[in-house]
Amino acid sequence: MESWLFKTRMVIFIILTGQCECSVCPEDSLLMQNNTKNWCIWFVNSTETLDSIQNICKDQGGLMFPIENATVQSYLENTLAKTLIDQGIYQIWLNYNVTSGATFEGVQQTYTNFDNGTTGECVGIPLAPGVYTWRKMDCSGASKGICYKTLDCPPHSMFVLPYDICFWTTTSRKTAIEGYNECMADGGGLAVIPNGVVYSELNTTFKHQIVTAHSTVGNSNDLWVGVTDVCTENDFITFEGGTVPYFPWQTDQPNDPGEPNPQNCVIMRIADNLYWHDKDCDEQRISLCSKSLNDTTLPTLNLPCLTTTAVMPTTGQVLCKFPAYISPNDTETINKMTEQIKKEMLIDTKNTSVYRRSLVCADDPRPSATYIGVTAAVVLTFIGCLLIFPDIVTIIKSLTLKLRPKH
Ligand SMILES: [Ca+2]
Ligand SMILES: [Ca+2]
Repeated sequence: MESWLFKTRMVIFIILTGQCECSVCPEDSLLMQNNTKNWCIWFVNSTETLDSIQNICKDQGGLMFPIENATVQSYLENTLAKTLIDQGIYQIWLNYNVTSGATFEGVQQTYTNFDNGTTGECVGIPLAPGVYTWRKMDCSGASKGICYKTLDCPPHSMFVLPYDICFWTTTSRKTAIEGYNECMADGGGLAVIPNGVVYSELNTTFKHQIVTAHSTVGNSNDLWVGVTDVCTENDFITFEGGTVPYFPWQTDQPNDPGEPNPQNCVIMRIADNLYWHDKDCDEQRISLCSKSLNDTTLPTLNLPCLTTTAVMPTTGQVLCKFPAYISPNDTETINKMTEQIKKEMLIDTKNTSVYRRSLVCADDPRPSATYIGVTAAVVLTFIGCLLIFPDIVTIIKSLTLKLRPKH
């Protein structure tokens, strides 16, 4: 009933707006994840030529499914095949061009798994249980297909596909703003939970993953999420400056005690079924990050009470402690700060010890210096005396004549 209502709402939305309120991945897509990627995959359950399957995948925002290595082949055999057969899909086209040895998008591939003795330019895979080798086929033949789409979230992210969102955890304990930077470095922000369904998924399907991530990095019981009232007490907003769509507060929270340790950031507490508490932003813990799959732009830290709008540091480098966060693009503030620092670091040359020493004789405690000094003084005095001796004689004579009684 709910699904029927949802579809009706979608149709009305499309008729009224001419737009599709579609999810990034078609409904009922599956997730395929490994150490390097996240794909959503879906089936084309109609018998088509290879060209036609390619076009259907493209129309739905994806590409035809390739098998690039033995791991993906194994995933097909052990996970996908049963689901495909259950849906009546017994043969699929494969995204592999026999002539070029590459996918139809031109990605070269060394892995193949051909059945000997078959001929043709295109490749299909029959899905009889236990037989999953590749079969060269005439491209004009007919098979069903699988499409895929790459989801740009870190490996092993937690996806709630119907709501176009993925979550992941950071791997070291940091302050809230440092956690935000770490999330941004991976293309997301501190987590925003869009609704109760997604919260409930985190607390059930992904609870184990969250607990495991937390238990590997120490004793904090909590993870930062992307909500703060640092600008106005009790007015909680996202770190991007937006409205918070859903608040799973723990009973009696938030309970900010005020200065000297205000609680202006928010955590989800594992021991409280991931319910939220407000906490001091400067405490250190791991973070829960999230990313909306619909967003093609990177999230931006944008709290109105900060003097600048911060832009993602591509290195994930922490620039400043929260909340005095300076954007690397804010040249005006950076220049002001540089001037201030310069002023503080500039030294008045007349106050330097070098200058002061230049004004006085240097003290030299060595005995040789003393002897040389004394000798020089004696010699200079002697020379001085030689120079003025004739004058002294003349003066004495002159005085003697003047003082002699006159007759
Ligand atoms: Ca507060
Ligand atoms: Ca609290």
